[in-house]
Amino acid sequence: MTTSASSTLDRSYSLQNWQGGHQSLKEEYSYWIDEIDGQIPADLQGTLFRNGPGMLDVNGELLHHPFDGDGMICAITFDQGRAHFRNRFVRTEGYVAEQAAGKILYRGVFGTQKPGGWMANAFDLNFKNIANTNVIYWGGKLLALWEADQPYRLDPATLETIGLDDLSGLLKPKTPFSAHPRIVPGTDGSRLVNFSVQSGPITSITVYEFDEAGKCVAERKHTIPGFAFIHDFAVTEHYYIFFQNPVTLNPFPFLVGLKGAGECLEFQPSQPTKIWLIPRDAQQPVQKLTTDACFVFHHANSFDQDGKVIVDSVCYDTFPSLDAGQEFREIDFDTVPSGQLWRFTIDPEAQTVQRECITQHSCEFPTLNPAKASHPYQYLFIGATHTSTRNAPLQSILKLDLKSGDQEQWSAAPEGFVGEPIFVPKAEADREDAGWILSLIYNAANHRSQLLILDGENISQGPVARLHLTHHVPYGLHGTFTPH
Ligand code: 3ON
Ligand code: FE
Repeated sequence: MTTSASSTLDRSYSLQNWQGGHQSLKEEYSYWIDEIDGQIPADLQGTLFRNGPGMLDVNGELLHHPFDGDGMICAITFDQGRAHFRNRFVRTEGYVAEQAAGKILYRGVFGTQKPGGWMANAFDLNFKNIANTNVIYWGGKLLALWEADQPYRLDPATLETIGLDDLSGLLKPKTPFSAHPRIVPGTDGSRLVNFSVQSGPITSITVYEFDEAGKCVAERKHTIPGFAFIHDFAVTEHYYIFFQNPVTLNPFPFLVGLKGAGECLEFQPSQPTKIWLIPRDAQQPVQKLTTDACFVFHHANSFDQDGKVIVDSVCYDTFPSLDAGQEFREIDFDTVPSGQLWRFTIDPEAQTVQRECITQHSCEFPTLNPAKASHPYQYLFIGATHTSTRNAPLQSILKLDLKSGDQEQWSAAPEGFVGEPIFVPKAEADREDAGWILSLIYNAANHRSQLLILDGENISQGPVARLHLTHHVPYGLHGTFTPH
């Protein structure tokens, strides 16, 4: 394992440096990146699309939580050794209205309130589709995703907003569509698999499979008892897998204007986490299994093996939330739960679930070679804290060898903060780790961001190229790479 000299610091970062990445980026840019250290690999051809909250305030009024920020897409296009940067806000109905009004007009799911105190917010159950969580190019459409509503379609060349997209009539207005579709490679082409969750006293889950042309070729609906907050799912050859975290929703503070809906989730440590196995073959019955209480946002990968179902997921001991009235920019990382990578081995026959911690290192945003999605795999890349023993912002990338247990790390500490890594396979290479790892990092030293390109076969040697943007980009959520 490789660590940099700064591992000797008590803390690998300063809160003030970290806070810089939570400032809005109000400008929209389009330029060729001309400050580059190292060399862009010749076989890297395509566009990295990335989404995330770009607006952390409306005309100076701070949002309560970054997940409430309006979606802003960054597109970095690699073309014959050169790279072009472009960023644009998704022109959602809410973004356009709030920018025109110059003030907050909508309540956010994570606690942003309209000005005027609880009375101005009570019984306003209208939410703003902020299209801020992921962006994917599929079936000829570029879609910005936010799990509680329909996607917004964008022009892939200009990032201009075309409008809400109902996927050829599939989604009724206001239908949720998850921000975590999975691409399942197959011998007769890939499938994009995604889901909708409509939660309430009974929660309904609908799964959709799309062929490469974007046509919906399978749809399966299933209801589960109780409330559910399901951000991501997993897919294997035979199953869709949903983790129903043990949370309940106490809607009262939301209804009366005191809190956002997402702040009304209550973790139930004495209840198990339920794992729903929904067979992709609609003739087969759904199974429910249980495991110890934990909270999962993201699954890394999953596959069927010898009659068992393996699921690797980032687990928290409890639902990570802020205390009432707490300012997220002042967060004390030592007091918030951290995510660790766990492997769940599910035996549908014996109805058992075993879980094993793969690494104690605090981590988020897993990625892998897309050819290995839904298949047995060896290498996982993930954003991680600089040191393994203490919760902190993500400042490094970890490469985990799931066969040998080896770990390799590259760290941007103390002044760098990493975003989600994205794996782009190298041309004509079949080793599983032969890929370029792309990650947008925020560098507090000059309040600017950089796109890093690491060699997946040797990440600890540091980036093969560092592309310096002329400005910062606020911390983002998810993205995808689209080859040309
Ligand atoms: O009753 C439901 C409750 C609820 C919470 C109704 C609902 C569907 C409206 C709802 C909404 C959920 C939404 C909109 C969730 C959005 C989540 C989001 C934008 C992001 C989640 C990110 C998760 C993680 C783990 C991010 C980690 C980031 C870092 C470690 C670094 O910055
Ligand atoms: Fe996510």
